[in-house]
Amino acid sequence: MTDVYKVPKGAKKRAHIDNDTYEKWYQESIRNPDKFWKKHGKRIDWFKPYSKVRNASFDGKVSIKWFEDGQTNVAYNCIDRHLKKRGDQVAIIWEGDNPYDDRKITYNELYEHVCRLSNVMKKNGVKKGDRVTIYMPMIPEAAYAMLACARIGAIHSIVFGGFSPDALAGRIVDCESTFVITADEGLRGGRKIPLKDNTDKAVDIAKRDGVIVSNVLVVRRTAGKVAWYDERDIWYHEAMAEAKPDCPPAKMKAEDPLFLLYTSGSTGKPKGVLHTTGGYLVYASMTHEYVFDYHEGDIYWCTADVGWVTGHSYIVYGPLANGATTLMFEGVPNYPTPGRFWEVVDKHQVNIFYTAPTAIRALMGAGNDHVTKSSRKSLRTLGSVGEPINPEAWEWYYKVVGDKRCPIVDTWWQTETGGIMITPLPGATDLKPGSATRPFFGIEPQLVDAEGAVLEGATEGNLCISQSWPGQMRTVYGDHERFVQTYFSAYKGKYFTGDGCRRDKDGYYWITGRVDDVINVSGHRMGTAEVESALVSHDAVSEAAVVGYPHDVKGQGIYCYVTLMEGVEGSEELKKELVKHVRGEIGPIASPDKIQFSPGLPKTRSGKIMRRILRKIAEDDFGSLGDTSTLADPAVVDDLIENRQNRK
Ligand code: 6R9
Repeated sequence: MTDVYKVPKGAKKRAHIDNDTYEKWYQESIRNPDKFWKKHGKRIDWFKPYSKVRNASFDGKVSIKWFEDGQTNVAYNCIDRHLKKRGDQVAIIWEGDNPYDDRKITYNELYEHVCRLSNVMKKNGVKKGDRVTIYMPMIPEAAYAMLACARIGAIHSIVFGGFSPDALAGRIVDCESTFVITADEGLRGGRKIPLKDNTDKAVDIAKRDGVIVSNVLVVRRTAGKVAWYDERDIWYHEAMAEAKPDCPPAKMKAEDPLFLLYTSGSTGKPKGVLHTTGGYLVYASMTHEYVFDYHEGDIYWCTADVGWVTGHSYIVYGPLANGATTLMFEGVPNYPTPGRFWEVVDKHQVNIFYTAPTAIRALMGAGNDHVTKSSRKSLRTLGSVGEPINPEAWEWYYKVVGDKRCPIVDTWWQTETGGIMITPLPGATDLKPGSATRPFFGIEPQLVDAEGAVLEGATEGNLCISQSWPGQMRTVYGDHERFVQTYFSAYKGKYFTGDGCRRDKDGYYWITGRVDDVINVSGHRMGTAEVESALVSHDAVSEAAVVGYPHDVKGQGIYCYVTLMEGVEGSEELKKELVKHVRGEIGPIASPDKIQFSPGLPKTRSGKIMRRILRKIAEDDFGSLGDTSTLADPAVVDDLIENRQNRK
């Protein structure tokens, strides 16, 4: 394996940013952030220009404001401002689950759809600041819904279509959302997902918990049969046909909320990560342009789902703010065949392609033929996001998919950061497989030890960011104290990411994974506590402890240690039932991979579960369990080892 891949000549010549420019801009952005961002804040249009740039403190109560006296509108920036120059250019290419199903939507058409939908929402009482829940498949209407919210100043909260009715209800209740947009059914890999049915169930659960959803707007996607409640449900196509095709964009303050997105942490229920208007859009659009080296006319494809932050920033807001053509894919990588991605690349002549390591590993396993029978000549930049990419998968992506022509941008960031934070730039950065390389403009990473001491040079530690950037989350919805506690209490005056990281002698960053109880399963972020509470909500379960373990395709798999109630016998049947139960509570993305019935869990005398030991056993690496002297009952460990479920 090669250690370093130099910037390809072609990439250097074409790129917006070469290495000298990177160095120069980066230094400027750190030395004088106000000056730097004052200039780059102007990349979006403002109704009222800002005079203040940055007003942020990571101490005490923590307050983060960018461009605070400016006024703008995100939908205006993503649509209206492009109409004169590129009204007839395609804004969204939609590629359906079925390879014969596609659609192209121009900026003019996007304008009309979004305006009509804005009027539909207004007519049904949605106002500035209201929370609108979006539970949709990957269809253009999902993007219209986001942009229509942005246009009228409503705050959207997208819930990934793979979440269960319970999970959807929890999110509706947390932000007291009374308007839901969904579809009759979703379609992925030929399988139908009962979105309306799930929504009906969620609305009932929410009602029980005191939140009454007044309207459910339903897009007809498959025309499958759904239950209908006249007093509440509205067909999208009927309402849209009656709505007016123009709607003025609301004047939004830079710090008005744009969206909420629920994400998992190490404790408690998922938190509503809140992003605001001005800074977020500046950061999403700027990173989209420079990280992918986006040029006018490029066809850009990010394979994420709009239910995750990657879909927000890099399918919808970043690309559309830049006037790009963004491809939205309804399906899955291996349907109808594992060649699907590359067929779509050729079909739409995709130039920039952004996906997740889990997809790369799965396709790598399906064999090179599926790739090599496509041309892929249009490809120029490849991207990776969601979890660390192992060097083998990186090399395959680079050599087989990219024919050694295309730089890979391994982009590290989080729901909380709003946009890409550590990443190569295609024309500037020599690449090392497995490294996210260097910080983006304005980002100052610090590695700290457990006591909070800042480590210098080549080292390894916990990854913090020492100063604010425009795309940063502003609070946890409805719980600012939790925001401060979660991100700013471990290391004073710094944002703590929850990730571990190594820095090498060249100053390159290598993310080593989460250092908290968050696991990353196929790029889906999950709290082990969430899976545990789903397990113990089953009648047969008395206690559960969940850890991640290395998984060839998913990155991490879900390993569950389950202690059953007195008198209950463990069986293969019961395992199946527990898997089904967890899927029902959280959603199919949280399916346990391994369940081990364990009469006891390794606990300290004060009753704390020693997860370190459980992780080791799940990894089938029990030779070095470390210090077990604090265990209340060391015999428990022998039983766990004997009955381990992941034998290599
Ligand atoms: C964008 C997104 C965030 C967590 C993050 C980290 C992991 C994301 C990564 C990466 C290594 C990368 N992560 N990108 N780890 N290299 N390029 O994925 O947001 O769903 O909030 O997950 O994902 O552990 O802390 P989110």
